Amino acid sequence: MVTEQSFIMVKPDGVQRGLVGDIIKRYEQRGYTLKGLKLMNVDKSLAEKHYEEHQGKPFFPKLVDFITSGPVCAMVWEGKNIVAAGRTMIGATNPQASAPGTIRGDYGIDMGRNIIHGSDSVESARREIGLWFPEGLAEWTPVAKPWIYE
Ligand code: YYY
Ligand code: MG
Repeated sequence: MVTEQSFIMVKPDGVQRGLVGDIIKRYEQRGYTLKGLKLMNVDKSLAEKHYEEHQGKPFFPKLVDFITSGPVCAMVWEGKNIVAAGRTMIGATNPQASAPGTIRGDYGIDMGRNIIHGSDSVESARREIGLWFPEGLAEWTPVAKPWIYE
């Protein structure tokens, strides 16, 4: 089995609106493994590095202001196909285009308040995990694994 890891972050709007528990519950109950978790304030330099692919775009300054406006809940989740499946659970970038049942489709309206970030490829996940969790991740083997994977 190819096990992937994804960087998933509840943005300041999701933290302020009390959605952290629901979001963790969705990934946990689906069967993914929590490998890292912290609530933290984000400085400008980390926000700019995280979103470096968007530097120069019109929404970039607003995005950096938003991500640094309050604590975020940074997480690493692990499991089979977590990068793509994690994005499917999140929904489209614009919450108004996100299907009901997705996180953005259930809780969001505006693009600049879309609640959650999820890595868009295995390569970005590797980069983002290194950036947000330089201290490393927890090592453990969940006992439920044989009841999740065949
Ligand atoms: O990966 P994802 O978060 O779905 O979207 P990205 O295209 O990477 O954009 C990052 C972030 O920037 C997005 O979650 C909201 C914001 N944003 C925006 O405010 N306006 C846009 N036109 C595009 C993106
Ligand atoms: Mg993105």
